[in-house]
Amino acid sequence: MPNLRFMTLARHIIEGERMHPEATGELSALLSDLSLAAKVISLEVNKAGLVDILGFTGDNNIHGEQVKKLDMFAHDMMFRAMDHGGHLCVMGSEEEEDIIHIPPKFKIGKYVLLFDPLDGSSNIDANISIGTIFSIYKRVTPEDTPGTLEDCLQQGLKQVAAGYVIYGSSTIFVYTAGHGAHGFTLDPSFGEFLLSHENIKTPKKSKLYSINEGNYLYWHPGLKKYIKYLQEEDKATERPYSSRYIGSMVADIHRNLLYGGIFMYPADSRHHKGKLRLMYECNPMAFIVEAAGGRASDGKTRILELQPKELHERTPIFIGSEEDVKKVEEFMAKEKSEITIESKK
Ligand code: AFP
Repeated sequence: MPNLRFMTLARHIIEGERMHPEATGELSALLSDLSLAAKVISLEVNKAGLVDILGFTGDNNIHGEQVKKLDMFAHDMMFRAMDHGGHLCVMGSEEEEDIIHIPPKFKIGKYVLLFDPLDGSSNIDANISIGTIFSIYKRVTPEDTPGTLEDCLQQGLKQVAAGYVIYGSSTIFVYTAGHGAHGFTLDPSFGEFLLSHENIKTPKKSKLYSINEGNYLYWHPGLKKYIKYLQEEDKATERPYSSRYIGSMVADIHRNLLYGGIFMYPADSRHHKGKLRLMYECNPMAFIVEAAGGRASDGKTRILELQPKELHERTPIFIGSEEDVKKVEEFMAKEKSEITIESKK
């Protein structure tokens, strides 16, 4: 085993590829291009407090949310880093309503890339960690033709690789190509991602939960009972749990992945499909968390088995330490009643 300090992301990707003699090197090239985009976005995020880049553009994205300049910068950077390599046939971005075609002047490849260029961007002004999330699939339509929506709407279990980049106290690139989840910290002095978290194993059970408790009134009764259960005292099961919620999915899931924890963004009586997007947030995160030994479901069904119908569809999600996710599923299964709004006293 080489000295970990000198295991760069590029080398790790190439060594991973050697485990697959049939590999053409295209996936490795894609991951390398993604790491370049991550470095440029990281630089810009770090400069955000210094240059006049903060603030709203005044435009809304397709979800009706106000878009900040950095979201658009990250979206453009991802597109420009990935459009010309000849490995992709189509892309999809959380910031763009339709699928994104590869410009006709470039070669068309066999992979599909879906990404959320800057998740948690409402936190930028407060210097809170934010992230880029990506997901890679093999195309299902015939080669050498432009990719289609059908290539994008695949079940999460068909992902060949997924990852996220967290821009925090340091920039960390976490990815899985199906064999474990690995994290690389950007060394700003020479601009390389170096292996810092080899083969991450998330604890099977945790003492930590992450959910927006401001939505309590609107939750499923089983979820209400589960959260109360976590708050009760019981030494044998290490309760009460601690609550940690940043409101930036990449940051919340990264912390829970390392220390153990359950992150939840449920459906509620106001939002029947929750808030988070299946293709851009939930599938890639589920793929990584499962690669680290965790679990992810919508409360009943494994996230990776959900059949997507729309590019921007949302899903409830319960993700993290396996035993904790199973426990919330049990609580919700016990309560047959549908989500109802509690009457005001
Ligand atoms: P923004 O990108 O608008 O900041 O949303 C972030 C996010 O999609 C995800 O990263 C958070 O976990 C979640 O929304 C927070 O949502 P609430 O503010 O409703 O808790």
